[in-house]
Amino acid sequence: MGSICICQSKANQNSIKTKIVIVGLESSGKTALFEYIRIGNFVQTEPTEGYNVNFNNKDFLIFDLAGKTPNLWQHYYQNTDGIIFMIDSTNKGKLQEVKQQLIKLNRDIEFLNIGVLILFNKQDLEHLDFQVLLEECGVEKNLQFQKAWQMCSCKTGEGIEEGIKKLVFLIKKQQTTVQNQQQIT
Ligand SMILES: Nc1nc2c(ncn2[C@@H]2O[C@H](COP(=O)(O)OP(=O)(O)OP(=O)(O)O)[C@@H](O)[C@H]2O)c(=O)[nH]1
Ligand SMILES: [Mg+2]
Repeated sequence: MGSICICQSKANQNSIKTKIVIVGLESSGKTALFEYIRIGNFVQTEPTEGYNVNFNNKDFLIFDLAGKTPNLWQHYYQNTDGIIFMIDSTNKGKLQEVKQQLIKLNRDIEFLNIGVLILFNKQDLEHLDFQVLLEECGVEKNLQFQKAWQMCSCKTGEGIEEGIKKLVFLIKKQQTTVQNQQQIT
């Protein structure tokens, strides 16, 4: 199949690659997404130790971090253009933890210009209702960062390309805002 065609969605107009960091709780599907972007289909994954990085994508530098060490995520945010926050839509018991991590992310990137795509993954399985997910994770209330969200499945590929397009749109918007602010000052 080949890697997913996110090259058309190039966010940076200059030659520097767009840096994207994927975070989220353990087993939410971050590495499945990382691999889907890299090779264009679903592959079985193992829990991540440390991180995975893809240097080979033409336009994107993508880091996939380990869910078991959320205290380390913040160290990858400098010079990052976009963050993908992965949520397992089937795991009701973890949603309060998701909410706390989103609040922490909100603090961690307060002074950084980073767009965040929230992905509600595993839509191919029996999953929670979308409104319940939004409410339980506090997505609409607690978060000040620029965000978009998308339901997806790394198994079928549903929603992945749409999600990436939304993230690229957010990144472009952020960059335009920064450029405009720089022109004013
Ligand atoms: N059915 C289904 N299974 C998925 C999907 N995405 C991931 N999985 C499965 O969920 C499990 C965890 O996926 P990973 O991608 O390894 O999760 P992770 O977020 O990288 O986990 P850590 O590396 O431990 O933080 C694996 O068994 C995947 O095959 C999906 O969209 N649908
Ligand atoms: Mg992983």
